[in-house]
Amino acid sequence: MSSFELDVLQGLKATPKYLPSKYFYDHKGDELFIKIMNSPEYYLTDCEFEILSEQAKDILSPFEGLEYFEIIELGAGNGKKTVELLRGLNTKKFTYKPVDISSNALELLSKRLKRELPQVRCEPEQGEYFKVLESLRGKHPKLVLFLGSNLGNMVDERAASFLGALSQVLNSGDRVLLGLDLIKSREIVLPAYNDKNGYTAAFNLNLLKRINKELLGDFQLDKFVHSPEYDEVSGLAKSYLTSTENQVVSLNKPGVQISFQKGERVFMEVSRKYNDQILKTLLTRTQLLIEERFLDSRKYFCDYLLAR
Ligand code: AVJ
Repeated sequence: MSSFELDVLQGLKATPKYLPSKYFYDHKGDELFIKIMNSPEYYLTDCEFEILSEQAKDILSPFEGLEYFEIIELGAGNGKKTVELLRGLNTKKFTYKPVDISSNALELLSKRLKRELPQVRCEPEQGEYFKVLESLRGKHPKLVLFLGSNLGNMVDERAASFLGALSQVLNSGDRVLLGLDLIKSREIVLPAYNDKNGYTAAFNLNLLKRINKELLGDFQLDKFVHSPEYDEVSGLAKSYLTSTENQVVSLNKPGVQISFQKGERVFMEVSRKYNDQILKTLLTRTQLLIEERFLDSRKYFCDYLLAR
C-alpha cells in the first residue's frame, strides 16, 4: 500500500475525520496554490516578498565575510520570493539547494532561476522535509530558508520536533531564516483562507478529486463545502470540508466505504499564526536562538533569523 493510501485510509477512519494537507500538492494543487498566492486576500506572499526584496542585505549580513556557504530552502515552491533574496549575492560564493515535495514545483523554480539569475549554482532535491534533513549535514556554513509560514501547517508538537531535528543537523554558526505569519485579527486572516474566486475552496476539494483518481473513489465534490475557521486568541486557522448531507463514499482501491453525516467535518489543514512567545516555546528544546526579526511595513509577517 502506498503511503498516500495508508494515510487517507487512516484519516477517514478516524473520529473526527481528517486528511493530511501535504497531499494537496499534485499538479492541479500546485496550480491552485499559485493562484492562491496571487490572490489579493492572500497577504502572506506579498508581505514576505517585501521583506526579502527590501531587507536582503541585512538578512544576509552574517554571511558577508564568508568564502563559501550553502543556502538550503525547505519547501521552496516556485521560488518567486527567494529570487529576491539571492539577487544581490555574489554568485561564486554560494550554492542554492531547493528542496520540495513537488518535483513539478522544483522544475518551475529551476526555470525561473535560469531566466532571472542564470549564474546561480542550483542543486534541487525532491523529498519531504523530515526525510531530507539528514542529507543536510556537512561542514560548509549554512543558511536554511523555511519561508512562507510553511511551519504553520504542522501542529505545535510536530513543529517543535521538526525544529529540534533541524537544529541537530546544523553546526554552530549556521542560521535559519524562518518566515512566520503573525497573529492578527480575523478580518485579515479569514479572507486569506476563503478567497472570493474560490481558489482555496478548490484547493481543498482537489484532494478529494485526487483520492477519486488515485484510490478509485467516488467523492461527489458538490456534496462538500469548504469551511475555514480562525481563532485570533490561539492564532490557529483551520480548514475543513463539511459534508452537506448524509452520504456514503467508496474507495475501491483499498476497498472501503466511509459514511458521512450531514454537517460532519473533515479536518484538512492547520495554518498556525505566531508571536515571539509561541516561537520561543517551540525553540526551547532546540539549540536555536532568535537573532533578529525582519518585519514587513504592515507588521503582518516576520522573517526570524535564528542562530545555532
Ligand atoms: C503553504 C502553509 C504557506 O497555510 O497559508 C494556503 C498553505 N493553504 N491556503 C498556508 C495554504 C490554504 C499555506 N502555506
